[in-house]
Amino acid sequence: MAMHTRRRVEMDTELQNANAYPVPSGITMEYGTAGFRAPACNLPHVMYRMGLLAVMRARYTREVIGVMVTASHNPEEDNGVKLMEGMGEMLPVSWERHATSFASAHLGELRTQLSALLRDCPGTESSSPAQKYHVLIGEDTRASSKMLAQAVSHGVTDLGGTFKNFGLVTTPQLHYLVASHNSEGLIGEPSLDGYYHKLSEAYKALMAQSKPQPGNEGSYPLTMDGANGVGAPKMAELLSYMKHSLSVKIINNGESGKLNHECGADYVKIGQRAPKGLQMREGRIYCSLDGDADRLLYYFVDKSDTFHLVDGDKISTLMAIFIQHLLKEAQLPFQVSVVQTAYANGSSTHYFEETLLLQVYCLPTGVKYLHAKAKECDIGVYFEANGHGTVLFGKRVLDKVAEIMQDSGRPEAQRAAATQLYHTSQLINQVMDRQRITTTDAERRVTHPDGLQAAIEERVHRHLQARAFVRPSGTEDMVRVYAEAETQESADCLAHEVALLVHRLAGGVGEEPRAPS
Ligand code: 16G
Ligand code: MG
Repeated sequence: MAMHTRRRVEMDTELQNANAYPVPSGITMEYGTAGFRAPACNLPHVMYRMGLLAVMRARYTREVIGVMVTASHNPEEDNGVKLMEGMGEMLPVSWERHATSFASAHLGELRTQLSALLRDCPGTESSSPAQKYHVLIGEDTRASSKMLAQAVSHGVTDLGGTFKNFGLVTTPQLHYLVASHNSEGLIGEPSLDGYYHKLSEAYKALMAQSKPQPGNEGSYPLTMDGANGVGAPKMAELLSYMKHSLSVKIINNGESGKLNHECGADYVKIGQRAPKGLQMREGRIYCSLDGDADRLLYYFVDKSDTFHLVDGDKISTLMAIFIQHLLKEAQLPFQVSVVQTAYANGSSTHYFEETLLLQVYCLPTGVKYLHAKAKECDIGVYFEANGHGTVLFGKRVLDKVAEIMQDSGRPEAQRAAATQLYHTSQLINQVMDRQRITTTDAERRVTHPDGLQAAIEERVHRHLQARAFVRPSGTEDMVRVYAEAETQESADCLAHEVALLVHRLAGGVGEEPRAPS
């Protein structure tokens, strides 16, 4: 039966901790390229409000949301916060305005804004929030991060959400944790152990297939500048999973130096020089992270002691050449595209277009813009010149790679190249193994991928007189979702939930449904 009810939504939660986080007078802030950044003393009220917003976003998307407390490459005295969701992506631009208006809202305004957002949440009939809205929190090594993370958690619990604070993690680790929680373990175990395990196994498998440079057999000596930030201890943890397959000497590990001070990716990039105190030697490779370890730059000196930086443009070039080579060996006709910003060196753009014959796109500064473009490509290589970036492999590509890997009738060299492509995709970005949906019982039950049917049933049980199933379309490249329930609203909500499950567990087949914002 379809029944339309007018929803009445009010904010009746206590916001118990709100009085502890008043908005200081004269301070307004904007959600910038990657969240808020400011002197740490000006941030407690913003953090509390981002805890509230994270629950609202979790409620809206029905996903686990991440909140990272960090000011990245900024000085130690600053701090900041960024929100992550879905498969680890940044908060969508359409919600940044909510973040900005929350950040400076006094209690009365805050209640009004929360009520307005609640009205937009699909399936929200009352203001009593359920416990299922879950937020993952991460912190960098700044002295202020602990207290600010606590302010986030107060916001989360004030709206009835639950949270897990992972304490010290790098920004990429929190991206992984959010994505693995939302994919219900499909891309890897949702824990730091799962993260290290996944990366180290992919690395070992990839290296087992590579031919070592003469004189470098078995070890690739690398010196890593941890910017005196969270990347240093986390690299040490990763190394314990690598056994003898990777050797890294870690400097600026935070034991004595100051965060991002005379070290780190920004210092190296801007000054085109080594971190202070590092004596570089010819024949060795060096790299620097930034304060939250989402930037990476390499550098070396030649015979005449001249410094050479391998910045984002050059990393893109190496990745594109490597992947193009593997595609050729694997006889795969896919297109590699490169996504850059205006900061990219013009000669790198020229080289991609004229020599490698690749499609190049130029996007505004900020990972969220580059990532979105790269997602549209077969294989999208994106790095900002400053070292932020990754490579995204599309579903079509990964499906074909898997098919070749498993086909014993194919030549060994072709299968080996496909296998290398697979491990590269796992190592550089923890994208899921995208799998096709198969069904049984007159298409009413999913048999593949594992876990999808159980997850659908779990959602169905949350609604009255409900039923739902999914099946791959026989005519179009999409999965169709069917849902029925006692009320129209409940049916819409169930359809939305199931579509999100398909997106998460079967790898983004068809359009990701979003409620209007
Ligand atoms: C942030 C962005 C980075 C961008 C930089 C520009 C993310 C994760 N980080 O660090 O991509 O290059 O801002 O800073 O998107 P600017 O606006 O101060 O030049
Ligand atoms: Mg950073």
